[in-house]
Amino acid sequence: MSRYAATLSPLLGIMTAAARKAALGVLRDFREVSQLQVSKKGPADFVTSADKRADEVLREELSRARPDYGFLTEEGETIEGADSEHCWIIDPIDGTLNFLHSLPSFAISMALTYRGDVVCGVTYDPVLDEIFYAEKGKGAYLNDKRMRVSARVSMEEALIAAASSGFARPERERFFRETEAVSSKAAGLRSSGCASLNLSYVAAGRFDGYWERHLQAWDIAAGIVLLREAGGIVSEPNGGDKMLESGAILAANPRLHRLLAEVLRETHT
Ligand code: 2AM
Ligand code: CA
Repeated sequence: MSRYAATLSPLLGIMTAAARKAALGVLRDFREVSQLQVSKKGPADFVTSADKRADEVLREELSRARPDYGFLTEEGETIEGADSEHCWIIDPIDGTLNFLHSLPSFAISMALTYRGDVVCGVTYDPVLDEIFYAEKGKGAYLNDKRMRVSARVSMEEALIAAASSGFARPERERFFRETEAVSSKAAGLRSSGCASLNLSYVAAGRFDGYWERHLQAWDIAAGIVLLREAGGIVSEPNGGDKMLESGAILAANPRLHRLLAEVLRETHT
């Protein structure tokens, strides 16, 4: 039986195949990282090269299939393609800090934009072998099953994914204020420590909402189309739609999106 939905489009076929190919090396490197925790030098340099290796595999696979498309990736330089309307946005290992500490919560994440709009997204967790994928207008899937955002409608029962790197970022006071406000109302706060997985989990109905600021386009691009196609709402926390530019995101099922936006807004008054 196919591991995918019956009608995997050519573009998603290319992206999911590239993700699986890169994952072979990433998983091998992940096993190596756990050996390096006890070494004096630590695994930092090794992880940097693991990231680069995965980036190369993804670029190679994607550019072979679509030679004219441009690239925006975390590891390599930005490339303007001959086709200036299409651009791949890639994070070869999202959740690098988890990876570095041998925590099995990281993903290979990639998206395709057309005239700046995200049209395809794939986030692959190679440890659990969970692949989240969506194409604009064609629904969102987890492995071979259609996925939907949760139906929870109250903050009291909501499990919310929070930013996990707020301490190292600018505006940490706002981070603490927002986290305090949301945690006092929600059933619980969690974070996978991996933005692309947090978004995928909202799309799959595991988390009911997620907000974070100071991210990069490659952390969230795939999640934007996954969320929309799973029936969720994704915006900036203030309701704007420039998530790729600002790196600030609020993603949730439609009802929780309204409630979370309200809680966040109240912390600013
Ligand atoms: P990364 O692992 O590829 O760096 C952690 O909260 C999430 O935020 C991860 O997905 C991480 O991606 C992302 N992130 C983006 N910018 C970051 C930064 N400057 N510091 C830490 N995490 C960052
Ligand atoms: Ca990332």
